[in-house]
Amino acid sequence: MKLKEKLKEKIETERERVNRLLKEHGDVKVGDITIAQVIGGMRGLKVLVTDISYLDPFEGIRYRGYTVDEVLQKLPKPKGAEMPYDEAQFYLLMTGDIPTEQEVQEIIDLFKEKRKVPNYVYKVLDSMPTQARPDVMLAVAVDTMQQESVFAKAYAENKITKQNAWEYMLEDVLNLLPKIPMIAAYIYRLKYKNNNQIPENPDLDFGGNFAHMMGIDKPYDDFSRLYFILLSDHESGNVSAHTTHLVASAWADAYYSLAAGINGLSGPLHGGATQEALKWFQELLKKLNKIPTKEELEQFCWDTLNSGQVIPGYGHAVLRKTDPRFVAQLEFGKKHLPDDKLFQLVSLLYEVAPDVLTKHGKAKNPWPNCDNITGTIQAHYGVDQYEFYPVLFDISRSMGVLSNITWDRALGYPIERPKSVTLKMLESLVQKD
Ligand code: AMX
Repeated sequence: MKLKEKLKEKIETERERVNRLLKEHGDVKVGDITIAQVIGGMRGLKVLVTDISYLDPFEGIRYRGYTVDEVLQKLPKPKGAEMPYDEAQFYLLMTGDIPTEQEVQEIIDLFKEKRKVPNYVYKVLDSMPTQARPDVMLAVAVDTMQQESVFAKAYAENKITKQNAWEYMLEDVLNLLPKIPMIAAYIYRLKYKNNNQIPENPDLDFGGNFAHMMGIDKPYDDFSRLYFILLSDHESGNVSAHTTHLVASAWADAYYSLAAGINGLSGPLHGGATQEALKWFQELLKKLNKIPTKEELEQFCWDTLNSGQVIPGYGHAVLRKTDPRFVAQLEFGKKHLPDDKLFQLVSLLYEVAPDVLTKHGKAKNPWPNCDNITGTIQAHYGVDQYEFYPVLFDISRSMGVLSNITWDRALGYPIERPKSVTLKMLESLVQKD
């Protein structure tokens, strides 16, 4: 496999870099820690390392050094499609290189070969309570497949060393990732389309086949490709990425680790934000029964803030400007759904909310993040079942977190174990001052 050969070469160089840093400069300080950071969710603490993506507060995300625009321009696309192959984005995240047509074709063929989901997974899903949330079902499906892990099997047979651990991890990742959109589409149709399933189309790629199995016409295939690229990675510190990395750091296999990451994504402040944003827009339309004027929209924002709630899809823990992932979706919306009322509201809010949030004075970032707009576009294509949104995010995020844990094993990163202190210890630091 060309991908594996390429990784092998790169891993050797990267191992040397890590070893040199550790051996020759291990004592160099990266930063100081304040009480505010210890109590405040470790915000801004530089304690994780990944080369797969980097989030600049003012520029937004770069995937392996490439901006959103660059990725959308440079990655190979299916014939006639507007958006690149998700398989190409996976190749980029994993190797750091923009793939050639030939390199991406290898991944497409491999993913097609690996995407068949074992029958027992469908049986488990079919037997889950009808109220089970779709992301719970996805996590259960992934955990159920843990018995397929070649990493876990090799570990049990004492075959794994620090040198070869990544090869088993890679094999699990390549077996697992192509199944995620298949399982997601199955869950969607099981829950919301009377279990009227659509078989896969062997001619279609990751995003294209997902749209096909969801039963949604073009250009939903391109929106799926776009969305899966955009949310594929956002550094290592966000909850879903960090959870996956943390669990994998104890040498759990890709199945356990990804299932944990899926659970980590579920919270309303993370994967649930898309749903909150769409709800907010729908309530606004219901209340006013028309597209509001700017003044009316401003008042609705203040009502939200004065009732102690957040404006969903605005603000970010790291970003300090408009999220380029929001902009990419806005551009898609302008082209494909300019007359959609909810989409018009999203655009109008972008003119109003930053000022309101700035005057409100709390949010460090008054600009929109990607979650403000996704629900609107999904709803336009009929995916208006809020609770399904974290699953869409999960499909995308799987690409990044699974690439990251492969590199974690390749570079020999150890089990993660930060130290806790007690409040009394923090107080005693202050008393000494
Ligand atoms: N509306 C109103 N108030 C906001 C706000 C918003 N959109 N964003 C932040 N604030 C408030 C916070 O609640 C906090 O108030 P407090 O001091 O009373 O607790 C204050 O501003 C400072 O927060 P912050 O440092 O700017 O943000 P954070 O790093 O603590 O949190 C985030 C970041 C995203 C959770 C927050 O901005 C938020 O809740 N936004 C709305 C939900 C959302 O869009 N989530 C999606 C994030 C992206 C993702 O993970 N998918």
